[in-house]
Amino acid sequence: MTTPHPLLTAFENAGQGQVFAFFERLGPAGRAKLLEEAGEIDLEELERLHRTLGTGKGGSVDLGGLVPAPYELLPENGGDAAAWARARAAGEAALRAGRVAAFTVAGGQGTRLGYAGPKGTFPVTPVSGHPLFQVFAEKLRAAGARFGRPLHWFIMTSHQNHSATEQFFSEKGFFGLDRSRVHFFRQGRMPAVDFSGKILLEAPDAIALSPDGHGGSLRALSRSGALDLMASEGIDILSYFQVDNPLVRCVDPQFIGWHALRGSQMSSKMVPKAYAEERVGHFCVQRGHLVVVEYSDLPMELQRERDPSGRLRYIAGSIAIHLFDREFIRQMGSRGSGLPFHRADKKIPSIDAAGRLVKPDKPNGIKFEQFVFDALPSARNPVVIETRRSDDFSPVKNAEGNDSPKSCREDQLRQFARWLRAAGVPVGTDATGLPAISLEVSPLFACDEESFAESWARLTPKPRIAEGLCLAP
Ligand code: UD2
Repeated sequence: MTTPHPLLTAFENAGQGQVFAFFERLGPAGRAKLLEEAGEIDLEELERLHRTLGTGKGGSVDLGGLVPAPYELLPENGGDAAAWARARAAGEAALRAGRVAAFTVAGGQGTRLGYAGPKGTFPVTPVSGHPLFQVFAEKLRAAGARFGRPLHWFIMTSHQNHSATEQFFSEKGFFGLDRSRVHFFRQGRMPAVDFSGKILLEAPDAIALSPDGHGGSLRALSRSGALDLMASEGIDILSYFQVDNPLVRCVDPQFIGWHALRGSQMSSKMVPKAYAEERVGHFCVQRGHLVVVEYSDLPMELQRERDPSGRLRYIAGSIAIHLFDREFIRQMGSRGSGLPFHRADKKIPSIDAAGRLVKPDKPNGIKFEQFVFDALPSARNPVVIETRRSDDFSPVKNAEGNDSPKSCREDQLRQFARWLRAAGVPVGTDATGLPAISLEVSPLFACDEESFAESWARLTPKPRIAEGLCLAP
């Protein structure tokens, strides 16, 4: 008799022997695959999660002592203009010193958008249809040239989209970036469990695994060697943004300056919520710590609550743009001291005891995910700054309506029209600032009003402002 593989014994001892119920019937490839997946699972962590989160109906969120978080107002809304100017100078100095790298979380699946490829490959610009990844790549190239220090760019993928993402960059020549500065790594996975805590299988040789949430990025940055690379390159600030938002200023000197001058370990941007029910997290303070409470966790009466002036009380919406101190990531990404997990009850296709695939019509199990903003309460001197939505945020999330390709296209058009008008070029727009023509400005031509005015002034002869105008170097 041969001794069973140690993983089989470990799973059996943890009450998870069902994972290997079909093992004897699998061929060598199936066995190897299952063992590899099982090897990713931290059984102790899973047991703890089931004990703390897995019992009862969904995790209840602690709202005790919650108050709205303070933030740095933009100068135009009453903020301290001199402090913003100091921040900008400090941020530019940090960029010139090569202290900053960019980081995109691109592990999500674009299910709501109904797009099959990696979301970063989605064509997003209004005239050329350039993909999201190209927009970020060009913003980073422009910043590298402007500050005389090419930036490193870390991109977190998932198991589902890793190869397709790498292949896309290869096919597109890395959009002109130095490929030795673009680093892809996969995020971790977590097994789904049924309501009694048993790991589910999606096939006899496959565990039901899913991405561990964008919060998994902190562990993945550590594990992948990204933090060591940053340390060896003298980079101590990581600029974090989501793959779905082409308006984001990938590296923003003012934001970086606020973060650096305050000695912050993690900083965030906020926008005043557009309407009470907007689906963004809310910056709050709880027992002296900065926290983000997700829209799904903040009771609707609090989301709708107004102060005496009629303004929403919980106004500070999180748009998922953060800065991280490198060693803070190391601390939060290490085993044991990391982020909490959230529980989501889901319909998880899985096989029954006879090996038949069952597609449930109501939730049959639990997925566990980490959220990156849960690092905020542990951060020293966190700063939240206000930003203009029109300069930083218009994500592509849904196929139609809010945060759709259409709304994002229109927000890009409004931005380009605004830059033209600020440079003294007449462009006809409607009352919302939407121009009547389609036009596009490459980030390599300009990345804000100021750089647009400079590039436009240099341009001879000036192009006609007409349908399909594309401004690129
Ligand atoms: C997120 C925030 C919300 C608000 C909004 C702004 C959460 C829970 N909510 O909502 O508060 O800030 O964004 O746009 O974060 N991702 C991964 N791996 C994962 C899961 C997600 O890389 O396992 C990436 C995904 O590719 C995307 C980003 O994280 O870039 C956001 O994910 P989402 O679309 O699930 O978040 P959403 O829109 O519910």
